[in-house]
Amino acid sequence: MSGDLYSRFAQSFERFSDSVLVEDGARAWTYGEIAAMAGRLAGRLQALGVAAGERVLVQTDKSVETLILYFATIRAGAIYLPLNIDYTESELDYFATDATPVLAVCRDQSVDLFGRIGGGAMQVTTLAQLFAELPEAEAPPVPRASDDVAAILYTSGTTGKPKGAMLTQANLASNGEMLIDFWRFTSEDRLIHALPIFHVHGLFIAVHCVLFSGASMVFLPKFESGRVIELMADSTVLMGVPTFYIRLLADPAFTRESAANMRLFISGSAPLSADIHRAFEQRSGHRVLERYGMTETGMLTSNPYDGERRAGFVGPPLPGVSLRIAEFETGKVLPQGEVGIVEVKGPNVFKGYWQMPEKTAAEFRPDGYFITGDMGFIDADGYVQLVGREKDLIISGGLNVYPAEVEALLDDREDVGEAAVIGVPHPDFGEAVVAVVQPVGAFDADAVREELRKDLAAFKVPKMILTMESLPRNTMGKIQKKLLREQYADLFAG
Ligand code: MLC
Ligand code: AMP
Repeated sequence: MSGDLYSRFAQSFERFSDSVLVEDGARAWTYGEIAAMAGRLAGRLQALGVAAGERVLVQTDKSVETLILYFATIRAGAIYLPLNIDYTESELDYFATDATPVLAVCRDQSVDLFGRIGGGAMQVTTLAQLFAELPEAEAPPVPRASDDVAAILYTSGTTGKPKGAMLTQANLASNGEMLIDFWRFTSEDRLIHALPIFHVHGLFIAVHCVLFSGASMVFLPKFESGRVIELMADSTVLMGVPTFYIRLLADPAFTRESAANMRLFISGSAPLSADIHRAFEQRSGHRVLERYGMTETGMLTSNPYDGERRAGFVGPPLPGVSLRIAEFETGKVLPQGEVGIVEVKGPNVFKGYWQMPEKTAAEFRPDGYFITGDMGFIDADGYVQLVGREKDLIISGGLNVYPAEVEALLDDREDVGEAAVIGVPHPDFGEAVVAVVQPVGAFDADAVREELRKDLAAFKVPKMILTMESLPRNTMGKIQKKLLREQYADLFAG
């Protein structure tokens, strides 16, 4: 497989030079125009001291300029580090300090904040400033080895601080190349791009499928069902999290007719319930193609394009991916049909966590398999079904929330004795974050939620905080979250 990611980009930039790559509300940009802008911006980044292997931290709104910044960073041989625009100052400070970027590109309103964080060691700029001073000349691409890091994406963990997953040039190039074949992307495709571009799903999976195949995409600032349905008339693919499909079904304008021009609806990042899968088929005549992936690994399994797309299953392993089920504690490989931890190996699997060799080692088996933390089994036809997670993780609307992070903030409060944070079923987000606390003295749940927002991105803030005189515990004194999840399973029902 080709190693250098920018060489793969350049191949498409040349071959499809006059075709449209991306449209936003304002205009359409051709492959050639985007390539030229990326070349000039790479020169601007280099003038600011961005050298090969340096990190460029990016917290900007979704825009074509942000996309060009991604291409330019890769062209300069540097490491792209995108961050959710929802993150608060304390969250951002951790990333900036840990990743030691030479440059941070942020929104106009965050310039002062970025000046305060990360020990003040990085230069801070905005997209407007970068684009206002583009050199005329395009900087030549900086060649990289296939094993060099192209991007770092932070993921949290059950315990401890977020870890920066290092994705190499070859990880990203090989996964994209395989997916365009598997999902049959061609230059005739037009993708409705409604995902954020600071995660693997919207950035690498969506953008690379379009770019590598010569297709085009329409950039929406965010998912909005009415706009997405309108666009279906002259688009062919939608990629999204299950919440997209739930919201489409909730919109009466979504019909067989409105979806008639579409060839493919792909879902991932969180479980798509078999009920939604079936309801979607009934309404639109399309079977959603569900796939499974991770930040650390890109795409791992997918239901087939031509064969049976099975509701409730994530499909067989993708070409090049080795997947097995093992016993979590011992690593013993389990026979087909048994439930265990999903372990994977392949050219898509990341290089390790940024400056955390011990944490990296702990998540790989001695024979090189990465331990995903997801529980599942393989059925007789080779399809994988995920049945839960070994990691204490809540996935809300496709975004990950680790209870430990929210619990730590609650436990630190004087009005909280102890807190348990759980995920409960939610009709829109799949799972919603809920906190159950043992209060000390007067307790105002709304005020506590408001205060949590200062330290936590909005999607991590519990949708509800409930109080209980004492939390249920087992004989070892451990809080029984399973009981709490059962007790509050219907909290958001209806
Ligand atoms: C927004 N909110 C959320 C939320 N998104 N709360 C919980 N979970 C979420 N996912 C908050 C808002 O800040 C707001 O809070 C309130 O909930 C209502 O927001 P909304 O208007 O309903 O949300 P919306 O902006 O429409 O966003 C929902 C969404 C979005 C589902 C469209 O979250 C989204 O695009 N998710 C996709 C995430 C993604 O790309 N995941 C891929 C990760 S990569 P308040 O308090 O301000 O009112 C990966 C690997 C793989 O997982 O396999 O793909
Ligand atoms: P992230 O760390 O954001 O990349 O999230 C990765 C996790 O999302 C995986 O480990 C799974 O738990 C979950 N995930 C991704 N796709 C699916 C899917 N199709 N079904 C169930 N869970 C999924």
